[in-house]
Amino acid sequence: MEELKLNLKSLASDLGFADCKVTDEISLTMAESHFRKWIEKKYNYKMSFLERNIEKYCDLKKVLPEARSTIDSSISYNFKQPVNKDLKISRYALIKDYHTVILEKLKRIDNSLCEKVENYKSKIYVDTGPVLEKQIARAAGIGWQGRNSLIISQEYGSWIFLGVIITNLDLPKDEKVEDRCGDCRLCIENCPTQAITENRNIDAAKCIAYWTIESKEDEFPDFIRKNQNKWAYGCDICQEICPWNKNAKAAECKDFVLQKDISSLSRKDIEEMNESQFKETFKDSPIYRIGLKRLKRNIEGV
Ligand code: B12
Ligand code: SF4
Ligand code: SF4
Repeated sequence: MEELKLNLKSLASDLGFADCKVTDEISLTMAESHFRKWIEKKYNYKMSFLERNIEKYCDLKKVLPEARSTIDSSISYNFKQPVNKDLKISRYALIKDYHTVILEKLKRIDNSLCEKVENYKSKIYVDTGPVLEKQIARAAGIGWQGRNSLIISQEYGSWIFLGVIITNLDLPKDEKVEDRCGDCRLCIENCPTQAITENRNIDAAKCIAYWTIESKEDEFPDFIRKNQNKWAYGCDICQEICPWNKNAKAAECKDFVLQKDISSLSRKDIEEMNESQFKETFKDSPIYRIGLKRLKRNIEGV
């Protein structure tokens, strides 16, 4: 199993992953009580998909009954991007939709394991199902969970996406890493809408990223509009302020590069955009998922 793990780590590195680690924490029982409290407090706001499968979220055996270990991979999206003063788009959306890019890479790893191991069983997730990806990453030692609620790697900061393969393999596990937030509270102090709670959680109803990415409502509450700080899609404030992101290693994976540069789009460009231009501009970006109507809603009066 040690050799199999070395092989898969080396394949992950060849595929451009920053890190690939293993945990055998299949039942996330510690996280379950915190997750339930988060739902009870309605911090998920209208993201009802998070309420429907609490048992699955906290016990990977409900997702894959044969589960013995989880292979957790992270990939950096710390690309140098020009700063747009007119409207802001979060970094993760200026590149190709990570779901597609990472899923393809994880399938390559999964196929290679399937070829090597008899009766291999697995499930792959990249933000695509009932899995607490940050908790698995924390257990595997990809990073610690910062006060801004995100997983931070000492090397790559929080500019990383996560993806998991749950398997029936008994792979040797990696060590967790220690919390390195120390006394810092910069993310909490700089969140313009006080969306970060004391328990390293986010109150989605107060989060600009929630409103601009997830919300299907036509109107935003006044306190979001007033504090939106020109964010047209997503929000990176609690990451930009984080000291661990200042010297984070740059991303190298070329598969994220979009054919079209969307970082310089102006307010006018979006206001005047029609459906076919929207499709052409955003077809490979995560922004495509929200559609033109919601993108225009996001920038109303901002
Ligand atoms: C729902 C969701 C959102 C929501 C809610 C965010 C949130 N923090 O929960 C919204 C829409 C606001 C959002 C925004 C963003 N998201 Co999002 N999102 C998710 C999603 C689908 C689920 C997250 C979740 O489970 N939340 C529920 C909370 C309760 O879970 P939790 O944070 O793990 O909380 C646990 C801890 O607090 C823990 N806990 C607390 N105290 C203690 C004590 C002990 C002892 C223990 C053991 C545990 C514990 O228990 C809780 C329950 O498990 C994940 C993908 C996935 N399936 O995991 C992506 C994900 C978290 N998002 C991601 C990204 C990139 C973003 C944005 C940066 C995008 C942007 N630029 O706008 C922002 C960041 C906002 C922020 N600061 O979090 C990445 C984060 C990568 C990383 N480095 O961590 C993920 C992992 C997607 C991916 N595959 O890469 N997101
Ligand atoms: S993404 Fe923006 S609004 Fe949400 S918690 Fe971070 S700083 Fe606050
Ligand atoms: S800004 Fe400070 S408290 Fe927040 S996640 Fe980064 S190191 Fe932790």
